[in-house]
Amino acid sequence: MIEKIIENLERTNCAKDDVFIQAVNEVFRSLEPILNNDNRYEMYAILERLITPDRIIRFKVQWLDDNNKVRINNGYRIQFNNALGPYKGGLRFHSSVNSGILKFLAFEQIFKNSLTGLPIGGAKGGSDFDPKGKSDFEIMKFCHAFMRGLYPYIGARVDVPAGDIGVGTREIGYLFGEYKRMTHTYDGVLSGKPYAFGGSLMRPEATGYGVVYFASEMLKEEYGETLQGKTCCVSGAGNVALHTIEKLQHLGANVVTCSDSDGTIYDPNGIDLGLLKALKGDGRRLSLENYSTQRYGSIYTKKENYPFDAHAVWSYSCYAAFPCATQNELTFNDAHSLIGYGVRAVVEGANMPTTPEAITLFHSNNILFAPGKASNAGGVAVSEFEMSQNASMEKWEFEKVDRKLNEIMCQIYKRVALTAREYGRERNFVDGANIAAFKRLSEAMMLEGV
Ligand code: NDP
Ligand code: 2IT
Repeated sequence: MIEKIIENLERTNCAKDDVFIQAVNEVFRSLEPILNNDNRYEMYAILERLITPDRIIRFKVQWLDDNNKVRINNGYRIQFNNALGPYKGGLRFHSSVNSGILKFLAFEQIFKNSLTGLPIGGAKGGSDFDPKGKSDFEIMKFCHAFMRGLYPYIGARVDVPAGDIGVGTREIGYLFGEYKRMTHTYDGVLSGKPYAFGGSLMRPEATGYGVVYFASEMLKEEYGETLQGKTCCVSGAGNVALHTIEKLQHLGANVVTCSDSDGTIYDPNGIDLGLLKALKGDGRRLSLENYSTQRYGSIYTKKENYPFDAHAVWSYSCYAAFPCATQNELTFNDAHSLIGYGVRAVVEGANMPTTPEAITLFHSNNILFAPGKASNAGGVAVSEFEMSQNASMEKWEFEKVDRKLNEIMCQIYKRVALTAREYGRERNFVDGANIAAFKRLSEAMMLEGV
C-alpha cells in the first residue's frame, strides 16, 4: 500500500517537491507496524488524506524598497491539516522558499504538533523574500505587504502563524501591526509577538531550550548521563542555535562550534555567546568571520573551502551534536565523521536537518538520534501557551512557562520512547515519534469522518 501511494505522490508532484517526498517517505516507512494491524486506516484513506494539504494559498507580495523601486515576491500559506486544532506553524522568509519546501515543513508540523498533545493542527507559510542586506524599513514594508495578502486566511481560531527562518520577534511585530490595521481586531492571530502586545515570555528561547530539555531527559533515561562537562557541536547561529547554546552552557556543557550559510566557527575554549549574539542576535546577520578576528584561539572555515557534501561544523570531536540551521545539513559523510570522533547523541533543533542515509548510519552505530519533530517541538508548544494566555488575557511568569516547557519536552520524550518500545523499535525515536503522532492524528481524523 505504501509503495503505491508514494509512487502516485512522485508522479503527481513536481521536481521542487523532493524534500516533501523525502519527509513523507520517512514517516510512512515508520508506520508499517501500525498499518498492518488495523484495516480502518485503509478504509478511511488516512495516508492519502494525510499527504494532501487542505489548502495551498499563494499570493503576490508587492512592496517598495528604499529607492522606491517596486519589488515583487511570492507569498504562501499551506494549511495542511486541522484535525487536532487551528492550523499552526511558522513563516519562513528565505530566498530558497517554494511550495515544495513549505509542503515538507507543513507536513512535518502536523506530526510535531500532534506529539505535543496540545490542540493544534499544522501549517507553514512564508516567502522567497531574502531579508539579507535589507534595511529595517524594507523589512517592515515587506512584512506589511505580506500581511495584506495573508490576513483573509488567518485568525486566532483559524490559523495562527509564527516565526521560522528569517522571521523573528521583529517581523512578527510588523505583521501583527498590519493585521490589526486591516481587520480592526486585536487578538492572538500570531504567536511569537513582542512582549509589549501579547507575546509570551520565553517564546524566543523556547525552541532551543526545549531541544536541550529533551536531550537531557533522553541522556538521563538512556545512558544515565548529563550534559555537564560534555563537549557539544551546534550548527546555525539563528534563534534556535543561539538558545540551544545558551541552555547547554547553563547546564555546564562546552559548546565548541556554530555556523551560518557562509562558514563555521570552531572555538575550543567554548563559544563566547555574548560576542555571537552581538553578531547574530535580534535578526542581525554579520559574518561569523568577525567572531574569529575578535576571539583569540577560534578558527573560521569558509564554506567554499570545504569538500562537497560534508560540512566543517561536523568535523570535530564531540559527545553530542545539535543541527540547528536547516534541512539536509548533516549528510552521510558528516555522520561518518561524527561517529569517527565518538559522538554519542544527535539531537535535531532544525526541521529535518539530517539526511535519511545519515540517520540510518547513526542507528546502525547505536547512536541516540532525536528527530526534530520531537526534540524541537518546544517552540510550537510555547506558541500554544501564548495562544492560551491571549485567549484568557493572562500573562504567565517566566518560571511558569519554563516549567511547563520542561514538562512537555519530558512527556514528548517518554511518549516517543515508550511507543518505539511498544512497536518493537526500541531506541528508534524516529519510528516512535512518527507512530505516536500518527496515532493521535488518525484517531481524530476518523472520529471527524470524511
Ligand atoms: P534563523 O533565521 O534565526 O536562523 C537560521 C540559521 O541557519 C542562520 O544562522 C542561517 O545562516 C543558517 N542557515 C539557513 N540556511 C542555511 C543554509 N542553507 N546553510 C547553512 N546555514 C543556513 O532561523 P531559526 O533559528 O528560527 O530556524 C533554524 C531551524 O530551526 C529551521 O530548520 C527552522 O525550521 C527550525 N525551527 C525553528 C523554530 C523557531 O521557533 N524559530 C521552531 C522549530 C524549528 P544565514 O543567516 O547565513 O542564512
Ligand atoms: O517549525 C516550527 O515548529 C516553528 N517554526 C514554530 C511554529 C510555531 O507556530 O511556533
